[in-house]
Amino acid sequence: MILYDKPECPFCWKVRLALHESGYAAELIDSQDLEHRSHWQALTPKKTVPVLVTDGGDVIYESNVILEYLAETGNALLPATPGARIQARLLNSYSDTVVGPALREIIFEKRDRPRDAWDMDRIKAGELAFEEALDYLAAQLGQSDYFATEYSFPECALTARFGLAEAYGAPIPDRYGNLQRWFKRMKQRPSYRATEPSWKAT
Ligand SMILES: N[C@@H](CCC(=O)N[C@@H](CS)C(=O)NCC(=O)O)C(=O)O
Repeated sequence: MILYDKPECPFCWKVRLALHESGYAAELIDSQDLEHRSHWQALTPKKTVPVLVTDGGDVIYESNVILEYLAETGNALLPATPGARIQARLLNSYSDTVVGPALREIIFEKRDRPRDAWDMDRIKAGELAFEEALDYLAAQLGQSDYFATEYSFPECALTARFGLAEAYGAPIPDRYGNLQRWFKRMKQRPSYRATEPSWKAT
């Protein structure tokens, strides 16, 4: 399989984790290399990465559709029971639509401007929104090892988000002990070391 990738993209990192946890090997191609750009952009009407080209030649360009494909064809990533599957999908969506936009305010501001030009109000708003999301996620996790009975979509999605948050100076605050312990366990998995970006930009 081939994955058109961007190391610091949270959707790509989620997919890299999902591939690794499913036991798939994929050739990673950096989508930002000019020599590859027109090729992968021709594969997707959205012009976004990740884009996965399967062994059978199928092209999948939405990270969540890629995750569904990996769950269907492998034997990891979704729990056994319908209720837990719903929880896995809902929290994956929550990561994309709530956690992601909160962190974007912090990460884009810090990544795109020199430190002395940072808009601290924007960063603070991002931090507050991130913490609101953490309140919800801490309640969802409780004292469980995983968000939905076993390693599944939210582990991939939130590991990537928390990894980016930490790299950009927004680690999980100490009052979220259960989330901190969960993230520590995720970082100890071989998939984390195998997929973590090299943080060129930070
Ligand atoms: N809903 C899409 C979002 C993907 C997305 O927004 N990717 C961004 C990078 S994080 C992108 O490809 N931007 C265009 C580019 O980098 O050329 C998915 O889940 O795959």
